[in-house]
Amino acid sequence: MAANPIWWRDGVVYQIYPRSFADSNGDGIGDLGGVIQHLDYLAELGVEAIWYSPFYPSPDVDFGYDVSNYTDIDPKFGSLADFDRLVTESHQRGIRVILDLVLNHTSDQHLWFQESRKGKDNPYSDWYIWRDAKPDGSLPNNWEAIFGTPGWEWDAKRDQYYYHMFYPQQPDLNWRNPQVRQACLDVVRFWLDRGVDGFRLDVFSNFFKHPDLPDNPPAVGLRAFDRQKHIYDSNQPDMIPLLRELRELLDSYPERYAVGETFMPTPQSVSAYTAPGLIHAAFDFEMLHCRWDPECFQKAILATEKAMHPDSWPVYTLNNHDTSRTASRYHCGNNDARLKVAAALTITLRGTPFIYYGEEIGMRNIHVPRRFIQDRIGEKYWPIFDGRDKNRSPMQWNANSHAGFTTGKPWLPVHPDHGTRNVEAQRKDPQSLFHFYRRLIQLRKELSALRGGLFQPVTYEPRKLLAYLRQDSEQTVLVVLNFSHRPVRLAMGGELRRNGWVLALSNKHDTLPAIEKGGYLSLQGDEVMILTEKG
Ligand code: TEU
Ligand code: CA
Repeated sequence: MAANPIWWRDGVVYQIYPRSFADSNGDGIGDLGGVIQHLDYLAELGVEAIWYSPFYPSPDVDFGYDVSNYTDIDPKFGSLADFDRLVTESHQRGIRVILDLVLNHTSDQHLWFQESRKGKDNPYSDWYIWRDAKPDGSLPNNWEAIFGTPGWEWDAKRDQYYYHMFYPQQPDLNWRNPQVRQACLDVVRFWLDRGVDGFRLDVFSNFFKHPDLPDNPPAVGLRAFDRQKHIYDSNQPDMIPLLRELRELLDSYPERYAVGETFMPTPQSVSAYTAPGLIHAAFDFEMLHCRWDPECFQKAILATEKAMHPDSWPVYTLNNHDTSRTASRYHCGNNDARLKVAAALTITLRGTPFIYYGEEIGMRNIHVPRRFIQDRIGEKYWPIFDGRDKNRSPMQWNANSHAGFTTGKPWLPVHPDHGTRNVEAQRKDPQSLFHFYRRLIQLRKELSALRGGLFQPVTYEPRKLLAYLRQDSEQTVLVVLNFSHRPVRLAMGGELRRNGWVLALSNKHDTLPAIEKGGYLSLQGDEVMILTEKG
């Protein structure tokens, strides 16, 4: 008997960056109305849930990750009524809704901070991390912010410094204040009551800082931020009881889910945060740092498999709104062959696959000249790092001007390849990346072993081949991925020869090629083969 279905374990999660998905009113910025118009497309793709990057009111210093009100929708995205419609229409299509909760910091425009900075006797005075300057006038400690400034910003009104891990306009909340804790858990409850199915927790492992705020010890690194070990400004033990409390709150509603964005994660820290009774999952991003080599992916997968508690469930992803598009990272030119291998890898592992919008049609990074950069860290770190605009370009719906994303002027340029690379064209082409994604997602729905089964490495050949089994009590699935453009062979020895195999999916063959003399299975260049045991 296959285990009971669990949506967040079995299905594929699709990440939407709302600014860039679809614009319904011509102002050049994607919105909730635009998403609703395309829910049928997402149902066709077969995704189980959608994670939305933030659409709360925000002054957009960090494009939504600086929230000025946790319980409303920014008018540029729509209204709470639009949101309710989005939830209803999603649920009608069997699609769950995951919200991004940014609770490490608020915007400096949030009412809590506006009050807090008024003075030490304000009711919100202790909601943020305020400290006096040292007697010699210097900063309270040596902490650095990751977005290129010291971690402390002087506030003349309050005559004190406040701490921020990101932009100065993103002051960190003081999670040691029970009122903050209560207010944030109330935010969670607010959205649960509105029918939200789950949350992605932005940099949750940073909520608590060491209570004494000691200096971080030095480290070797490029940026000031990297030249210290972040042992006092993140990963404090206080997070564990908070996650337990959050989990209890989630469990008081049916089938709710939380996936954490671990800051500077290791498989070990991810495993600690996802132990039974804590959150369901957390990103470890191991695969994001892999070069195009099976050896690297195999190592990343095994590190995750090894670190995770047996009852915990990994998540796997190759992208998000902070990182390069897969096609650009792996220098695919205009060729999508490799992207099919990447898709098969993410969708057939023992974990929840997260797919960033546009990956299913192979969107590439856009080029943003320096003077047009919108992402402020891109300005700050240019030319070492040109920011995240490149992987946030408008979704390519069709070959029309602005790719069918907007009738107005898009907030970021659409990729010039949208004339040929777009949803409409790929829908018509049965060999397209889009249809390959769709078939993979469908296969995951059909084969229980691909959903809940064990991961069993078979073999890998550096730069060439990766093969693994997925197994449950009902079936065995063999996944073989050719990472090279040339043919490769997999020795089908021992266990693999046990029974016959049936071809479930391939991008190059319609039927299973004969196993050659000596027991070799031959794959063409860039081939994905997914085989099931003959029943
Ligand atoms: O990201 C945290 C994080 O690790 C990033 O800041 C990363 O270092 C950066 O993107 C460099 O490429 C989360 C969100 O995903 C990100 O979009 C936000 O900017 C950040 O938190 C602050 O909320
Ligand atoms: Ca709009």
